[in-house]
Amino acid sequence: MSFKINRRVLMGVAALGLTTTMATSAIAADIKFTLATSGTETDMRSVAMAEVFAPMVSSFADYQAGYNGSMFAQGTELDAISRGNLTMSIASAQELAQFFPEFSIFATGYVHQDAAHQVRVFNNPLMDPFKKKVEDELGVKLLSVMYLGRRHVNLRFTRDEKNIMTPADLAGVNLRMPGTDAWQFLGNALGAAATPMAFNEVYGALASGAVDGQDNPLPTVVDKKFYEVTKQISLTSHLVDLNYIAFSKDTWDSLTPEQQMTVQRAADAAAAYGRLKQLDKENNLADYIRSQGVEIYTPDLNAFREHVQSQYVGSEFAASWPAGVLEKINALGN
Ligand code: KDO
Repeated sequence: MSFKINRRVLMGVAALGLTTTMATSAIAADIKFTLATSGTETDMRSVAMAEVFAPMVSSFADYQAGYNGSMFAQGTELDAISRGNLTMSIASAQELAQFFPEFSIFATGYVHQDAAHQVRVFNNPLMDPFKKKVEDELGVKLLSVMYLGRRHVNLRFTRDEKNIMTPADLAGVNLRMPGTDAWQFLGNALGAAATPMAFNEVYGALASGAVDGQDNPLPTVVDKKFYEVTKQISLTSHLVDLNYIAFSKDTWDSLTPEQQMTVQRAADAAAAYGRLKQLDKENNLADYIRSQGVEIYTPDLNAFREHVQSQYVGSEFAASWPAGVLEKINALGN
């Protein structure tokens, strides 16, 4: 049996298709991905999520970000995701270590060597048990690894008053570190007296003298204008720091396979974009920071590396590391 498809029928089919598309788009608006970060809107990781991730998922999901801890306070984001109150965060290994101590291996001083090493580790099968545990027990899926940068000791007093060349030079220095145990341990392992404080309180604390210093990568020093309230940076490079794009497992499971693939690709693209941009900033900001009156110099890196690593040997953190993982991480290095 054959039948002629006339113009009227074609117009009807086209209208139906348009209606379906509009309906799908309308349904798409029902899916909203919320991201909470203590970072600023201009931080490269925030920019990567807004300018790369969001457009790639926009055909089926809206994107809404809360910056500067405005949506959820720093350190509470993973719990919010787990409770179904948030879709995404730019999580740290230190925050995950609060739930799963073994994550402290990725937050240990002088372990990750550079951005590429971070990617090799995150994509290596050694990560599978870590990722599975976070999904099964916290309801969070770690999509990609983001590069935050090399953390250095940044103090509010000049080098002439006190050279920070070895860990002994940090004795008695009140160094602000983020609030979790792994961060506090690292600050003390550097030789300082670590003080817990939320990221968005750091500038004021440096300005008032409530703390003597902080530790963040050069791009953060510029992004948060820490150079306005500090006088020196000792390039300790004590942690090549990373974050994970953390995503709600429940939301993930509600997506179609095609949508899941798009979300994964969008996260990988955003992480890659942010990594390149952050590396470029990191390699080109020292002179600008110096122009703002901040001394930048290289300390005795061997002294810092040996001292910090010695503090982890026999520590509660090292005791939580699965056998053989540190060796695998080191083998993936340069
Ligand atoms: C910070 O509080 O110093 C820190 O750099 C810690 C990181 O893990 C991460 O939370 C970061 O803040 C925020 O993303 C803001 O840059």
